[in-house]
Amino acid sequence: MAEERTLILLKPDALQRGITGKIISRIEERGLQIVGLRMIELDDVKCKEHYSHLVGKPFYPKLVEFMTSAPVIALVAQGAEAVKVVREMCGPTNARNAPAGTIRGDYSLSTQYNVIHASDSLETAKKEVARFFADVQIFAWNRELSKFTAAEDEK
Ligand code: IDP
Ligand code: MG
Repeated sequence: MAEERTLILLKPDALQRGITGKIISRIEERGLQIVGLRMIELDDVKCKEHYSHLVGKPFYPKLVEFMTSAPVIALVAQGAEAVKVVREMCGPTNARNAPAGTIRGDYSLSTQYNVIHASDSLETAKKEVARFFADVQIFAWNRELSKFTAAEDEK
């Protein structure tokens, strides 16, 4: 096990619906440490980079329209096995299949407007963090609470 960093985007629907604070609270309350946070407007180029695996899909143009319709809030969250932990907090892509208690399961009824993005592997997370954050925008701050979020040998 290891401390990992993962990339989270709160999508335009989360901003439009005024639930970004609630989602950030859930991330903090889980014990994850926020080491980066910015508001960003995506453009076509950034979408293509970020969603390169979906470029040929019929819904891709609508996805770009959605993701560029308002800013997103990007976060880097750090913690023990953060990549897996945050993915599981999000729930599956189609929010109608997401269990209650997950972020998508509690806040969305949509596959496209599913409020949150999270990196799907450690390798992806490294690329995605670098896509949205320069090194100087990430803060390796000493969080006193980290002593209690997981035992030393779990980090
Ligand atoms: P993920 O966000 O759960 O990792 P991906 O398959 O990587 O899911 O898809 C990225 C995003 O593209 C989804 O979160 C969702 O917003 C959108 N998306 C994926 N599949 C569909 C679809 O079938 N219809 C509409 N939008 C979709
Ligand atoms: Mg994905």
